[in-house]
Amino acid sequence: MSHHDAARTALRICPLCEATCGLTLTIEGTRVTGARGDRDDVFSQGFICPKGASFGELDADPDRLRMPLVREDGRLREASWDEAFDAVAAGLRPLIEQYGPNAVGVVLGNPNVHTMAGALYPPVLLSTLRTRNLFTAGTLDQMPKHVSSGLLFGSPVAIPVPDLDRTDHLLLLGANPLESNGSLCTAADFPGKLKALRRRGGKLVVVDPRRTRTAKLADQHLAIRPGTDALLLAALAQVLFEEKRTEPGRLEQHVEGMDELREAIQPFTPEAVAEACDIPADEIRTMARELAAAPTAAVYGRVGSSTVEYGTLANWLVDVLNILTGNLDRPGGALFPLAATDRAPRPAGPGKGFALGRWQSRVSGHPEAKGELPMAALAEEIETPGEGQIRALISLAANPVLSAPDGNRLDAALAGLDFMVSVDPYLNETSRRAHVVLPPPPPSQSAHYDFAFSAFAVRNQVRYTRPAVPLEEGRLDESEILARLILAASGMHGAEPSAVDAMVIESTLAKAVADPLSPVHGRDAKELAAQLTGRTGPERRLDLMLRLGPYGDGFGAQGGSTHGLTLDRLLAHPHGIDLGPLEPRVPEVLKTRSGRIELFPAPIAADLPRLRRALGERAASLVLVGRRHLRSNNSWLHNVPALGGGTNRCTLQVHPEDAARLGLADGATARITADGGALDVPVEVTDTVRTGVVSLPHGWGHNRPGTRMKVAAASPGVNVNQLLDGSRLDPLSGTAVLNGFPVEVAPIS
Ligand SMILES: Nc1nc2c(c(=O)[nH]1)N[C@H]1C(S)=C(S)[C@@H](COP(=O)(O)OP(=O)(O)OC[C@H]3O[C@@H](n4cnc5c(=O)[nH]c(N)nc54)[C@H](O)[C@@H]3O)O[C@H]1N2
Ligand SMILES: Nc1nc2c(c(=O)[nH]1)N[C@H]1C(S)=C(S)[C@@H](COP(=O)(O)OP(=O)(O)OC[C@H]3O[C@@H](n4cnc5c(=O)[nH]c(N)nc54)[C@H](O)[C@@H]3O)O[C@H]1N2
Ligand code: SF4
Ligand SMILES: [Mo]
Repeated sequence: MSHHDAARTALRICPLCEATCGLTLTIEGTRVTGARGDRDDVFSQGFICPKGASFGELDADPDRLRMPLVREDGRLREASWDEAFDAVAAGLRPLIEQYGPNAVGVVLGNPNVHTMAGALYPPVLLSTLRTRNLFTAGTLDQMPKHVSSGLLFGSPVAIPVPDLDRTDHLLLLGANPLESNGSLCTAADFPGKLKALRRRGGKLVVVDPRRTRTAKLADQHLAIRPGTDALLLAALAQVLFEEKRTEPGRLEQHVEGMDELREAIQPFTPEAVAEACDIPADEIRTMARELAAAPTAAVYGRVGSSTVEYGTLANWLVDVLNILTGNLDRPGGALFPLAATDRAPRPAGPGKGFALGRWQSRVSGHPEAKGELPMAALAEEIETPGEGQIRALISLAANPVLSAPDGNRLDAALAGLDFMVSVDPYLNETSRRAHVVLPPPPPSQSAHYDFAFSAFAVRNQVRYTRPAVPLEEGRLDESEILARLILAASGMHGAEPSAVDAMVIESTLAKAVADPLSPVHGRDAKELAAQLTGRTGPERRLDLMLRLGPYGDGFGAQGGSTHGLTLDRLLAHPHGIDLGPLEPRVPEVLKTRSGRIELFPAPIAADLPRLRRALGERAASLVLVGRRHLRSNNSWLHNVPALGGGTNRCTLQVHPEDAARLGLADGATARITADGGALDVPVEVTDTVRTGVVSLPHGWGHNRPGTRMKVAAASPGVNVNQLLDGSRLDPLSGTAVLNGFPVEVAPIS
């Protein structure tokens, strides 16, 4: 390209973490040569982090696949899109026809929540396939929150988020937003919001076995023993009851189960939990009193209190505390967002409720949660012969060989599949096992709308960015890839991909016009479909969701909201539209059978004795926790040179006292051993981890043959999940215990 080409700019919402910052990209020709924060973005107001700033490099990574790969005689070769989809249809259909729908497993990875295609097509794929073998990154992450919300509020996606901009007191457990930029709490500049909280006289309390950058910013840091958050939270609730500090306020009339809860929580006194948590009882009492006394407060827990032994109980207790202190659903507390593509609010009343364990996994009998089986059980479901065995796998934006327990076993299981297709930009540890790899275009060439994170954002707002550069010759948009995959899997191979969007639009409108509560009740569905605007299927579907949503124009109906939102209106606001601060939504948000908040649901009651037994157990002398690094993202950003090196390395952090006790020197190699195996890792001696705890990050282990990620392979690190055998799960949610499991560490001579 000649340097006479004038640079231009384009807006793009960043897909690299949950903060969803608006970026201004500099574009020369078709290449992104720079990225800065968009100051006019209604949500992020110019914030950017080093990952967003590297958007151009990540986008132009030469190792990104440009063409599909198809396996022939055991080897992957480049192929045309038509050849690739022929291979998908030929690989999947006979298996489905012979063995039924459960013969196909589906794996959904994290980036699906960061793309439009990942939000719009997997639900269609699943409803056409009708397989029970669904596995997602959720059971390595936030499934305990879904289960807790399902039980408490009747909807697994009704997740209250801390009102960061207005709260007076934030009790934050197992989260490190200064590195992660926040999770299930979408807020651009999370660090800035924490600083602002302190500046306005509020208090930040951080509970984390490591003295993280977030902990350093806090008024108080409690270096809890890993895995014991549920005990600490139960003790806080116990103190509130014992000292008569519960004050649910206006929630009182919407809550049931208060007496049963009080009774059940009785044994968890601060004195009873102090030793297990390694936090003095009087400190726990003070914490509870301060939480109750704060004008407004929010309790917020994330990965470190979720991917643990008592993950669902901990997540439940987080919201129990918000309820007991009257902070749930009030400004400054924890509120339910209302996103532009959410369903428009309905009159309050009893709902369908939330059921757990409607079916079980075939081999180990794990209960389903939210229609999913534990990712940790994927390997055995592939390996074990018999009816319902997974013979083919559809993997969308997932790298479970690194992200799930015992990657070696899963890797071997994948190699034994009759057929596997991966939709992934890279040939990596997982996609290398596929028979067909379908690469999506880089993010600059994709439109972006945050269907998932808008529903967890600390402020209601709506933003959409069209592709910053045109689709490169020979590429398919990810939405078209997924639409064609759906057609190939469902026996409609060769049909126009736009048929998938048309089908969804038709069925959505058919339901809406038949629904007496819809603003379009009684209207002509065809006429409404004809009114949709947008250049692409996904845009028309977005237009439909916006117009039927809580801020929509309702297709001009009386019932339409004053915002009158449509895709056209949104396009006229390239920096987004602010929809205001979060507002109370109880009772309308509740979908329980009782129509109330079910404070002490039966599955929780049944699991509580397990927590009680933990009071008497002796703690392991050494346990492992993970950590995240600002310039990384799970398993797939290690191929960008600008984001590697420095402190973003795969080292085992060990406290100096433990290092001395175990004979470990900084920089030396240690052997770490646990249930699933052993790893040799470089030691980093640091007092940022507490004693009795070592820390190793996940997403590393890029040393398998047959991958195509040169930079990552040059500093491969080790896969921490190889220490696990997949047997440690939070029983209610099927979530893998990735934090707080026992390990042994010894020097290697
Ligand atoms: N020990 C330990 N393990 C963990 C965790 C931990 O804290 N500790 N964290 C867990 C958590 S929270 C999560 S969410 C999981 C994540 O687990 P996964 O979702 O399995 O892994 P990711 O590394 O996020 O990457 C998923 C894949 O998406 C691909 N990808 C990137 N962009 C796109 C795109 O635009 N389209 C498509 N189709 N593919 C794309 C990447 O190349 C990669 O192969 O890991 C979990 N594993
Ligand atoms: N830079 C960067 N950003 C990311 C990601 C990334 O990999 N890198 N991943 C994205 C994803 S998929 C997610 S889900 C989010 C996660 O976002 P966060 O939930 O903020 O995740 P982490 O940074 O892993 O923070 C978890 C913390 O829990 C602590 N911890 C471990 N065990 C325990 C325990 O038993 N109790 C308590 N109280 N704390 C414990 C760990 O020391 C760690 O500091 O981040 C997202 N953003
Ligand atoms: S904070 Fe997250 S969304 Fe914002 S620029 Fe960084 S990676 Fe992108
Ligand atoms: Mo995650």
